[in-house]
Amino acid sequence: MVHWTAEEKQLITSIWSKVNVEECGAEALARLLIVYPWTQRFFESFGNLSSPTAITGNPKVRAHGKKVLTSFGEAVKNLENLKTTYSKLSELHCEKLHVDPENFRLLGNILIIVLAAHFTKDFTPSCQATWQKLVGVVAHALAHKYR
Ligand code: HNI
Repeated sequence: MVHWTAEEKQLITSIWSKVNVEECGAEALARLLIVYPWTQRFFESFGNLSSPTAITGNPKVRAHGKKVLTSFGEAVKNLENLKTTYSKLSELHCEKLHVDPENFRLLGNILIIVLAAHFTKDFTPSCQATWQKLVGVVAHALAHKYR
């Protein structure tokens, strides 16, 4: 089981309490689709993804980014219990959506870049290391039900 120190928990909640899930979620998903264009294939139903401008302004991308980051917030609330928290979502991404779990890692790394840009002063090396651990554990939990 993953252990979280009191300091790590504090570094996670102190950043998370300031995160605007709508803004940061939209930004993270848009950046994923721009920087790793092959991830666009999961979102063909979202309409125009033909350029960075189209992706950033696409309302479906924005709404879905918010949904994903809101769901990421469940991890922050359930640090001790991530596998159970994401068990249904893991099944969904595997069985229905067929999302390669490598993409969870890509999105996690992009999320760190977005947070570091928004919270430059607070994003100390130990904060960055803690968030790196968190996005890794979330990716692992989301991949847990893959067969
Ligand atoms: Ni993901 C749907 C959470 C990463 C592709 N995803 C969801 C939903 C949640 C969610 C919540 C909505 C489920 C429902 O409708 O019941 N996704 C998360 C989380 C992460 C994540 C917490 C990582 C932190 N998803 C990814 C990644 C991809 C991805 C990296 C692909 C690159 N997700 C999808 C797709 C859907 C989806 C595709 C369905 C979208 C739709 O509405 O058609």
